[in-house]
Amino acid sequence: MNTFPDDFIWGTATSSYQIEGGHDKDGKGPSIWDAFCTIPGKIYKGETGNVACDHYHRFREDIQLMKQMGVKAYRFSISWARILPTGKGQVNESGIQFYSDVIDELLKADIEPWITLYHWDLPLALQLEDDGWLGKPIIDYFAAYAKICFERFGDRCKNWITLNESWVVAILGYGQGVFAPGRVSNSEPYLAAHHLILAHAKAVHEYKNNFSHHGGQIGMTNNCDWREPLTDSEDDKAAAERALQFFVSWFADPIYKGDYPEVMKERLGERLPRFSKEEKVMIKGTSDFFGLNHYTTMLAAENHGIAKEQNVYGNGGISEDQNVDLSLDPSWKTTLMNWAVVPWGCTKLLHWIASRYDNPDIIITENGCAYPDELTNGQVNDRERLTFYKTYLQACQKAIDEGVKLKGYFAWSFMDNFEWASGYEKRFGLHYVDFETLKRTPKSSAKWFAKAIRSSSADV
Ligand code: PNW
Repeated sequence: MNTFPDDFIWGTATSSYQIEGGHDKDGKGPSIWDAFCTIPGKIYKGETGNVACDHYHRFREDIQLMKQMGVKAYRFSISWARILPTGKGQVNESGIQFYSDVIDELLKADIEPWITLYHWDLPLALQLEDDGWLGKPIIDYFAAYAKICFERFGDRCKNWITLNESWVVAILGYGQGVFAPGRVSNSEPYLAAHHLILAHAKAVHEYKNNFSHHGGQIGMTNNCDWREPLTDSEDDKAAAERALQFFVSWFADPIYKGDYPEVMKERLGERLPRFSKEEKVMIKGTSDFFGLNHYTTMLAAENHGIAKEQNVYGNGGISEDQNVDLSLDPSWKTTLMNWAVVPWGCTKLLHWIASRYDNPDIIITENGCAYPDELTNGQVNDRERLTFYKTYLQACQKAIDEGVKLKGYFAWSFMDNFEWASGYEKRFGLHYVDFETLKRTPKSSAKWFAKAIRSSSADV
């Protein structure tokens, strides 16, 4: 049986808006997701995160369930508007208390907290007053908010992630308009991304300059799927490479190499903002690990005509900018998100990252799948999810054996939750949540994952 390294970080993950509820409790301010969910037609069945899993009131019970699974780490995010109801200024002490209690409860259960500072729920005030990620002021506001979190939680939390999936914020929030704040544009995504990267870097410097005595680590999490060339042609290989660069190098190149990829500069011209010399220096080297959220694989081909609007799988980016046609191999199985299950794509992506970025420590901060789970006689027999985890973890193990420095793996998600524009229909959890009674039930995949952790192997 192949085993993972002894110090491998086994975890599960969630995010504030998706699980907490308590949307207006104890002084919390509204976020852009609170507002976005009130717009008719934006969210499947008009659902909201107002109550979600009610983790705000049930976190002790949830942490007990994590303890029973034997997870070593738990990744969660802080709701900025719970800490700073208007995004800046006065701190809301009840918000501090909530996360402080969560951290203490985790430590009591021997679980390491991994905090994400921004998982998309921007304080609404910052959107209305300063155009959210489109304005420069957000860089300072984010760093100031981060500083408060380091001050209040940094003595007990040693693992920090600044931003979750800037690609989604930029493309789905400011390009396709399907996520908050719902803007549609072919230039705003690049401006929003520019400010996201600068805000990340500033927060990291804040941490490194003033909190190094905490001895923690800090980095950024990006999402990236694998892009497999449709054919062996040079054109298709170049298209797949280009698609990966537009996806993850957009954010990772500034951090690991000091600037945006050439191919983006060439193709985007004026729409891609430029970093000053000082900014490039400030950004370079601001990640202690490569945080990766990975879900799926698509085939990539050079587009020989006018870029088609056919990238309907949700993750094509702004397709005309890349000039890449994306498709699925009909033989691939897909999940409820219509995302293909291709474990070897995970191995290939890990190698691609290792080779492009000089073999950094990589942490898979999310991997998982949605299936139409049902509770029958008190059981959820999610065999497909179990197979998904087994085969993706085996794919991770293979990459490690081949020299990739993959240090940890967080299953998305600890429990079913509010899946953004898809509402509650898409269940990603290891635990089934009955959204009427809010009762949690471990699925068979949760039991399997617990076994894998105990034996430190995916071959169980
Ligand atoms: C990630 N796409 O979202 C998020 O980090 C989680 O909050 C979310 O629940 C999870 O993955 C499952 O969706 C994504 O269209 C949303 O490519 C959309 C895409 C990718 C990731």
